[in-house]
Amino acid sequence: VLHVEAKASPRSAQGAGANGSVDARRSADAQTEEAVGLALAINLNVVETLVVNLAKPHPATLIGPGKVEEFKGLMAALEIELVVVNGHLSPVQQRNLETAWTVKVLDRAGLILEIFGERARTKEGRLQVELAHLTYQKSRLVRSWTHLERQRGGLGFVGGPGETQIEADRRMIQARIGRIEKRLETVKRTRKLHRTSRSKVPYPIVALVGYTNAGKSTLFNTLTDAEVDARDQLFATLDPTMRHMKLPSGRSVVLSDTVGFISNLPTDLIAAFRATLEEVLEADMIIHVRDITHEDSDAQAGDVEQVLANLGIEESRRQSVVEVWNKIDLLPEQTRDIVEQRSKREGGAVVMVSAQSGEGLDMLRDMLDKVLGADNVNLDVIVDAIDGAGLHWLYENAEVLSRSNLEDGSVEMNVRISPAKAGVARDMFATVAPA
Ligand SMILES: Nc1nc2c(ncn2[C@@H]2O[C@H](COP(=O)(O)OP(=O)(O)O)[C@@H](O)[C@H]2O)c(=O)[nH]1
Ligand SMILES: [Mg+2]
Repeated sequence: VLHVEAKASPRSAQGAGANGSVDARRSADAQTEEAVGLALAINLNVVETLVVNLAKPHPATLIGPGKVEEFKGLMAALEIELVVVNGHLSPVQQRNLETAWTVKVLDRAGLILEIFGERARTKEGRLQVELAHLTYQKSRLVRSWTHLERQRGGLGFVGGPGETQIEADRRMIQARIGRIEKRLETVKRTRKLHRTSRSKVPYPIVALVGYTNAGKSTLFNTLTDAEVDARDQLFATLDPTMRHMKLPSGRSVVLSDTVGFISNLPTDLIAAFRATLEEVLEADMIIHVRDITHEDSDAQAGDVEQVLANLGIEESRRQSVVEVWNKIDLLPEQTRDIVEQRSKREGGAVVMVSAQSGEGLDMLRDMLDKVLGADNVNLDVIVDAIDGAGLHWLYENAEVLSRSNLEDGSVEMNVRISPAKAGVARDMFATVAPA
């Protein structure tokens, strides 16, 4: 991972973060760490990180011939296969670096597109990512075209062979963009129908959201590591970012790890990013993981809340968002006391943890139990022998605590269910009054 600290670059102030110019203020370390986190998100094995301070970008290689030469030996010695340049590369720069180092080179937007591509689950998500990919390609064609034009510089020479080819490529990409946009419209219109797919998972879904490097995946692993059972296998084959977890009450939930927010997300990628967060809409509960030691922690939290609101997480469901203030192991004792005071002022929905050391995780588990089951009720119902649909409904909408077959072939079930759904259940089934 090669972070380019381009102080003079006009691009450093670009981006979609709420902070506008965060990039300029954020330390090179923080940015490098984020880039490494992104690389890890698609399971790259990061063997080296480099920071290059750049007074001005070099047109041919961005970092200049000296640096290219300097890193050449390193690339060979470490048998590096892929270099992630945390910055923006023109196609020409990308190609020149690939040739000089005989490696594959991805720039920041390219890496993010890879991540989204791997994570997009819904049809809409996949289309959004494809669209972003095409837009990215198209913008690169435009750039390389203006680049060629500049080379030809005012010779009044129109329609060289390169230009014709690029124009043709652009038209082709534009046509594909048009087709995908149409399909997206259709998918969005029928979105409600697709939603039902989540019912394949018979437990409440708890989604982890937050910025890259906040510790979502670490938390995901520590919370679910303790128990590897048959159910994990099932989910593992479905989707490695969903795993079963049991809460202290015995309630089963499915924890879902998400892509995470990325600071200064290139504008073209915002729609694709949102589409990867679609699954959050289906979650019964959201854990907002914050790196409480991060210098931009509050601004990041603001961004997350804003996006959740824009995604249409209704006000009524906002109470099922729990904030996890992570990495408390890194706080000096005094700071920790101050942070703890703050967390108390936030009210009930904040838990301080260290996903790494495990501190605070018991409190988090208890909190999940409390929020998820706060007002659930127990219900004893009789399901007719022939009522397969009814049985199915119960497994989807309630937690089945016990089940026994009665003599006439019907089934008696004790379930835990939300008050709203208990009303529906009472209409659907015969109920047994509590003894
Ligand atoms: N000190 C400390 N580091 C943590 C903690 N949780 C995560 N990390 C580190 O923070 C980095 C990002 O964690 P990761 O789980 O990949 O974050 P994600 O991008 O939100 O999934 C990794 O280097 C983790 O080892 C924590 O509680 N304490
Ligand atoms: Mg992660």
